[in-house]
Amino acid sequence: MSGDLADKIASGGRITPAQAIKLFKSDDIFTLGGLASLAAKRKNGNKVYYIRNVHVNPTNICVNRCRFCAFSRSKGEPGAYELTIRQIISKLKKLRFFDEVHIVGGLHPDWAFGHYLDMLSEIKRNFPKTGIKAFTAVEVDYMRKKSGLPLKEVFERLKASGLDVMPGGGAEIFDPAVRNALCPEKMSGRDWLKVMRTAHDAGIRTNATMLYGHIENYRHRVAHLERLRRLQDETGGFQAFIPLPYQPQTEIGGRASSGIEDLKCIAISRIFLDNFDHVKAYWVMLGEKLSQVALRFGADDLEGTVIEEKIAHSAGARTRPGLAEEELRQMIVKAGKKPVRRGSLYGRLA
Ligand code: V47
Ligand code: SF4
Repeated sequence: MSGDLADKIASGGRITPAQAIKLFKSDDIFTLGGLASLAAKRKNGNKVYYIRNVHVNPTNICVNRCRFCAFSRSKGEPGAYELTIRQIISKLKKLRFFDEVHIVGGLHPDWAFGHYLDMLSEIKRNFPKTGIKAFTAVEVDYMRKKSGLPLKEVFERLKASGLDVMPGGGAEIFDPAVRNALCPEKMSGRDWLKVMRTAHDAGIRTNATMLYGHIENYRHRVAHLERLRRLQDETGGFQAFIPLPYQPQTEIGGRASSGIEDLKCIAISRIFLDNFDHVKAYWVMLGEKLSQVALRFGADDLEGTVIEEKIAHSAGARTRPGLAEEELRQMIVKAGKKPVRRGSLYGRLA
């Protein structure tokens, strides 16, 4: 890495897309990790966040059938399932000690907008102190289509029913050609960004993701990051960025990304997205050990206890379905960082 570029990053300067591509091409992983750590320290000091949360996937029935998704099924296909709201509530009642419910699922052909609203309000009624992080931009856009309501109103109703924050899924890769090869039925990248902009305007904070390690190249990754950085400059509504390493037991197959590639993705996104407060190392997809190392490469968040994960595990992720709070804390402490139990909006919980 050139001294000029390293100096620019070390002093907190904003790097260009061309410089980010250079970083991806560089094998100077230690310098990269050091610079990303500096960037993380500027944002969050020595703190690493985690949350006591539960992942709930209400249905795997999905009209999109993205080619990289081994979780989804068509209606009537073996393995297809849908949980009733009652089943979700009774599942949650069996699990104690969570501060957030994370809800993401397929686009069910028969569910009306009201069903999603009832799901939120029933969860809020039963667990009033629990944060609800629910529905990707893809699901929200599907609700807009089904309801015929303007997006703004869709968000107002979701919020009134208990939605606190939105997860960052469905972003995949914005580049139209790559996106079309991966998930031809899915909303465009441009529309994904539009939904997020409307969420931010409605006062709903969201995350953003990038699915990498399939057929994309460095240029596609950096263009994706650039569009996120631009929107964040305008709205400031993103909380965390989460690079998602592609899990390859799917229709399109291929290989899992290498550990070095995973660390580069964490570090370069930390450096490039200078207007995002948090970069998450999602241990479910990265693996527990590499996620811990990622805490020295710019990540400041480990997502959470999760408890039961289906999307990554359907596509071959070998991690456990969930981690105990104490395990997360130990991962953080042994990486030389300070664990902070957070709420859905990054407030510190005792
Ligand atoms: O949108 C699907 C991805 C996402 C595969 O915001 C795959 O806090 C890898 O977005 N390999 C859902 N990824 C998960 C997600 C998420 C997870 C944890 C925290 C947050 C957050 C968000 O999973 C989907 C899609 O991009 N996905 N299949 C696969 N084979
Ligand atoms: Fe459906 Fe989401 Fe899977 Fe695509 S990634 S098939 S939208 S559940």
